[in-house]
Amino acid sequence: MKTKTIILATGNANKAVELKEMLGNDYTIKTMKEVGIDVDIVEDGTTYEENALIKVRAIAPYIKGSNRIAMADDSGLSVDALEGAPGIYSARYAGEHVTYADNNQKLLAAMAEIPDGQRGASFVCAIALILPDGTEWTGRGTVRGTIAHELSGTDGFGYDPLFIVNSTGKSYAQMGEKAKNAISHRSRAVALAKAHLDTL
Ligand code: ITT
Repeated sequence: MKTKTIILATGNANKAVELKEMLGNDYTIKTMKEVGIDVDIVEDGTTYEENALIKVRAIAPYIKGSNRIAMADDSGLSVDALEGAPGIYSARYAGEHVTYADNNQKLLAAMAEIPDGQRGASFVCAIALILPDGTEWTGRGTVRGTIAHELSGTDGFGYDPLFIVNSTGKSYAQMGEKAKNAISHRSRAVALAKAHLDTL
């Protein structure tokens, strides 16, 4: 029986779908929107973990005393040849209010002259939790891959069509939702979060 509820401090519907898939068997998962929390969050941290904490702290006052767990995900793609860019700015790489396609085109252009062998990248996900007793926790999952020369695959979201996972040789977007969720940066961070929650 699911006895605990997790409220997700995200406005990203794609992330929410993946997190529900990963956690939904054990927890009741609701997005902040689904429980009526409408708060502007300014992500001005300098690391994935700092930004995840900023997000989760923003919703904590709304669920205080309710025995629910607050969770946030800050994630992005850190490309070796671009000194870690887009990194924590992954969502707005091509500017404010851009599409995933805009970001992918900017990344392809930035990588146009980078030869094979120097196209390594890490997909990173930091999860932050605030527990009902107010304690905070963060954990990080990382997956290594390379940046493709062109888009491939139709599943997933964001940079998935450009990120070729080292361990599978396929882009996240080619792998399909189930296979991506089995090995992704997000699922690795979630596994750490689950292990922490299991100790409580
Ligand atoms: P919230 O802050 O509301 O959660 P966001 O999309 O702004 O949503 P981030 O600041 O963490 O979230 O930015 C994450 C960006 O990194 C996301 O918009 C995608 O462009 C990219 N990203 C993260 N995880 C990804 C994944 O699994 N597949 C593809 N792209 C991903």
